[in-house]
Amino acid sequence: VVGGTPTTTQQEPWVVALSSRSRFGADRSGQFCGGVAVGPRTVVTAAHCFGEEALGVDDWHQLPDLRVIADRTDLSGDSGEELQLSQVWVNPDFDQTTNANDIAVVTLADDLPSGASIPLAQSSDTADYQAGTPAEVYGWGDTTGNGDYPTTLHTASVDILADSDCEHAYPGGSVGTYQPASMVCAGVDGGGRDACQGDSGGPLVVAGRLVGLVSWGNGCALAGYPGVYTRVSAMADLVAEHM
Ligand code: 4AZ
Repeated sequence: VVGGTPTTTQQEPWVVALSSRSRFGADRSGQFCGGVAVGPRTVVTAAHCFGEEALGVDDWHQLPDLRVIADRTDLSGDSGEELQLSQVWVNPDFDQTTNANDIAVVTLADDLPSGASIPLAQSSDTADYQAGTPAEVYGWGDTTGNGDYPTTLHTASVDILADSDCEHAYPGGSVGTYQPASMVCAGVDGGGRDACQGDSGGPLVVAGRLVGLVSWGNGCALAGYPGVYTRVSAMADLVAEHM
């Protein structure tokens, strides 16, 4: 998260980290993506976190130390719990060219610590998606855009932006194509606050509901290039089916 401040998972117990020390190193508990607890044994994250480009292997089963870490704000410590994954459903409609439908549902082998879950925004929660609505993004990703990864969870306040802002920024190109049906646009005028590399799969929250998952964008916190998030309300039925 660029332009944010450190926070604690005591306040946001539903923010979790995906980790593999063998692939990403032990320093920061092997964190490589964010995730969000949405049920006692269910975590949602980005589909692209399970892609070959992210994992370095073509199937997550080939990373035997893949874990979901809960209740650990400071990744340099050993608080909280590391849970094994029992099942991963990667949305088969995820499109690597446009980045549409960037969601995966992870089922854990054991229950998360109690209270660690947040409700999904529903399609009827239209106010959550109005341009100008304040939202918070959370993650352990790059804080500068230059590869500076923090050990503590960070959060920044951004605004939900009009779909037209992202359609204008991302009409179709090498980073992705903005598709309002499955994506949400968020950022701040002039840039400066945004999700960044390593935040993928983590939460965008409005009024205590999960409205988005960090998905993609052109760089981080650049003026004119908002962050693009998976539109959770469009996928709430799919998530329910797989939990
Ligand atoms: C990434 O590489 C990434 N500024 C995630 C979010 C954003 C950019 C890049 C949004 O995972």
